[in-house]
Formats: sequence, C-alpha cells, structure tokens
Amino acid sequence: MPMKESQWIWFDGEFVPWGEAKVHVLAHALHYGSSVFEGIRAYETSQGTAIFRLEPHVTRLFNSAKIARMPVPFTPEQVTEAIAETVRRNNLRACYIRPLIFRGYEVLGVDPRRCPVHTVIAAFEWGTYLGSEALEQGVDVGVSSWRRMAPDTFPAMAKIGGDYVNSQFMVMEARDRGFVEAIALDVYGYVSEGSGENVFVVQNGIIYTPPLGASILGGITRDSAITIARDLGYEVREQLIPREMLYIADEMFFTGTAAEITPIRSVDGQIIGKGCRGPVTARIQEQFFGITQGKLPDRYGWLYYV
Ligand code: PPE
Repeated sequence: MPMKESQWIWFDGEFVPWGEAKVHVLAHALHYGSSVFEGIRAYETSQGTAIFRLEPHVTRLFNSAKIARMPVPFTPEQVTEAIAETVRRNNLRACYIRPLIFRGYEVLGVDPRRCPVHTVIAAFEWGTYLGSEALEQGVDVGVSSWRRMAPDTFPAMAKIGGDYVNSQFMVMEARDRGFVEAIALDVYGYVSEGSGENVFVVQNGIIYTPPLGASILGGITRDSAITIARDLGYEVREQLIPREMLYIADEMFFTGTAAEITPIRSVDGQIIGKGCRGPVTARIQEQFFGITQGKLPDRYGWLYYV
C-alpha cells in the first residue's frame, strides 16, 4: 500500500528532509538484513493525536537490538521523545511510525559488529493494511507452503529485518494464489502467524492464539486483544493450534499494528463461520477502535498524546 511522503525524517538525532534521508549502497543492513525496527500507529482523537502503546513498542525495539547484539546509541527515553517529535514536526494526525536501527557502511563481511549503528524514525499517513473493506468484510487467506523459522534458526521474537525475508515469501505466494494474506505453520506443523500479523481463532466462545514458542512475534496488538477479550469475560488460551482447527473455527481474526484487528472470512477457500465478521471479533474491534479513537476511556493507559 503506497505511503504518503511527509516532510521530515529523524536521522541519528537530527531532522533531515524526507528526500535526503539516504544511506550508502554498501550499508551492511542492505546486504545482510542487519536491522531492527518497529511499526507503531498514532490515532486522531478528539483530544489530539495519540500514539498507541508507545512504551511497549520502544521496549520491544531495544529488546530486538539486544537480541541482534546491536548497541543503540540512544536511550529508550530519547527514542520515545524522538518518535513523538517526529509526529509533531510533520504535523501528522493519524499516521504510521517506522523507527529503524541498522548497521551502516564501514566494512563488508557477515560480522556486523564493526559497522556503525544508525537510528532513523519516519512517520507518514498510511491507510488500512489489508484493504479498505477488510475491517468489516474480513479477508481471504491461505496456509503458506513456507513455514515460519525453526526456533534455533532465526529469532522470531525479535523484529529483525532479515526475519522478513520469510514474511516476503509468505505474502508473495499468498497473493499469487489470490489470497490477501498467508498464515504460516511453525516447523512442527502448528499454526504460527501471518506475514505481519498474529492470528486468533474463536471456537465455542473460547479464544485461542498460538504461544510465543510457536515462532511468533509477541505482538502488541495481540496483547491488546487478549487484554480486551479477558476484560469482556472471554477465556483466552495461548496454546498450540493444529491446522485443521482453522477450518472448523467459528471466527478468526488477525491482529497487528498495520492490520489492526482484521476478521478472516476464509482459509484455503473454506468459509470460516458465517463468512463474515463474527460477534466476538466485532466486540473486540469495538473496544479496540473505541480506545484508539478516544471514544472510550483509555482505561489501560495505552494512549500517549503528542
Ligand atoms: N507478526 C509479525 C511477523 C509482524 O510483523 C507483526 C507486525 C505482528 C506479528 C504484529 O505485531 P504488533 O504490530 O506488535 O501487533 N507487523 C508490522 C509490520 C507490517 C509491515 O508491513 O511492515 C506492523 O504491523 O506494523
């Protein structure tokens, strides 16, 4: 989905014009995927622009960097302030924010540790991730022939650039087959996640989602959906999900910063439930969008007003 250029990009502590935020072609990250990043949304509320769950996003960014052994030349407080400042400086209301920390240009060769670490923050307007009707109608997905990474290969919990080569294969295959998105199994054959979303299954009023050990990213929207669902009185189980459980689900939905809470209406051509957004999904969406749009009280302290 195209992004709308904004004016300024925060680059190692300074704002540079959008078109001048450049790197050298021999930057390490370009060759070996040595970057960590975040995807964060800010929403427009009646009390002004609010960044959704900024603190856990910054924490995950620093955790990803730690896993990647990438020393970040800024503190979490500095990055937090820089993110807010990037939104303000660009006069953005609802937007998507992309902080990225990467290994730059110094030497070639796989070991990244002699390359400098750069930090950038971009923010721009970005629409609905999986299509404009997806939030109401739901999306058609397919189980990928690509598996998520085995636990001793790539760190799924870290949002590392190189991890997304796997996601790219998943989503390209899915779209070639006529689906909007893929769901991948983990290396043991259990349901893992989408190329950029966590997945939930509702059956007989109980909500299921794969555990962290199933090669998933610990999604912040996943955590938000679990919190909302439990508060609404639903039982939420983080447990291994066999593939066939998808086909007989009453409801399914994706969660993600970009995808927000998107219903899934079919898997591999099999209709899920009634083939439209189900009632449990609708109730969780209502709370989620109610809070992000400032229409319901921010009862969990999720909004950071810029
Ligand atoms: N799994 C993966 C693999 C993933 O990339 C994301 C976010 C999630 C789960 C959900 O995590 P969270 O956003 O914290 O709820 N994917 C980001 C990147 C999307 C993109 O196209 O780039 C996002 O949603 O911002």
